Amino acid sequence: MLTNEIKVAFEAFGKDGNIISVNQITAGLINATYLIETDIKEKYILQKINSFVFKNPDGLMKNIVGVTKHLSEKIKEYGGDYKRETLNFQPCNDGNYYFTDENGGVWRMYIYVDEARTYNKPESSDTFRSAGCTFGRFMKLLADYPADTLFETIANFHNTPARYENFLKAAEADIKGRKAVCQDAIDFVNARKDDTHRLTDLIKEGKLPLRVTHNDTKLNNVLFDLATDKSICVIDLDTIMPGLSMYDFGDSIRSGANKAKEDEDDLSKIGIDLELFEAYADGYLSETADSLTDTELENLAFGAKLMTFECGMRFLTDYLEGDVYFRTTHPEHNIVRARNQFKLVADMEEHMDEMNAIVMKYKEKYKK
Ligand code: GN1
Ligand code: MG
Repeated sequence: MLTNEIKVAFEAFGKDGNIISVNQITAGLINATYLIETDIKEKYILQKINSFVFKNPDGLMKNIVGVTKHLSEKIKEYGGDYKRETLNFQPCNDGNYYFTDENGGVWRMYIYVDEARTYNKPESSDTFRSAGCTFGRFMKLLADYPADTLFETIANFHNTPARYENFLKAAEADIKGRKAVCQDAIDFVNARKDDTHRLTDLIKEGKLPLRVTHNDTKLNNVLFDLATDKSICVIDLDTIMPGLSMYDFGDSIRSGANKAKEDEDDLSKIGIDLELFEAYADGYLSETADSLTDTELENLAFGAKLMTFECGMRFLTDYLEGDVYFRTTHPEHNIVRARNQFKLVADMEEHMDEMNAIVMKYKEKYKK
């Protein structure tokens, strides 16, 4: 499926070799991603940035290039392989790290990390523990990155009270006439209004530190080495911004410790897998326990619930607004996802004490 726009965009990056195959990768819900193979064996990921979601591609790419260069330096310092442990973005012929095509489409390209894979669901606790290590290390390696130079690529991304306001507006406007069929989900959200501001209140009170976080730590945003099955590289860097450790820990749990996949419609299959929760907490805290404050540790499990709730609320908002944000494959996709996430929230509420106890267990193990 080599289209003319892909060919033109690829050529803007001035690489040797001709394209011999193009495969679209559809796991992500936002950008359009293509694996490009050339006749000189080089492989690249060429991505068209979703400009409805990302309004400032210049700021976005400055963030990503700055962060990945910083990561490369750190990886070299500890003797790692920067070609596999971080993404390496390629400049265009004009020196910019993105290309704007004649229709205003914005493209970027990085070297494909070969012999690696992603998981939509962990196949074992070891897989998920390893992801926890990698996301934890990511935050650790960026601890000395100048956070004030980062652009806010999506305003209020994890500002849950602001997300709640957007949801209320979408339900009020009800432009697609879908409100009546999702009243159960609307009620679920409204019943948890007070949860929305717990973390933002702690930020305002100066009780939680802002860190450089990834903010979209879905399990399929980390690559695993095919040979070792260890996670090696964090990808999908568009939402790197100052944030809370709870956002990164929480979104991983939301996406990876659900007993079912994110769009499973059989609610009886959905719930928090505590074994996976424990494995991730083990991996994540082995890298971060020393740097996290007690208030952060006390809120990690709540963060998992909040990120799940927020994501469900975003799916529901998108459903009410007519599926303008997330990639969907059928008209009910977003409401299925929303109900799925809310079932997971309800199950986490049942198991919150156990989740907190697990976090404390690994705090004891790793905090010096
Ligand atoms: C999107 O791009 P992707 O698929 O990794 C979304 C996340 C959601 C996730 C839900 C920029 O992530 O916030 O949690 O879908 N990314 C953006 O699957 O909105
Ligand atoms: Mg992704």
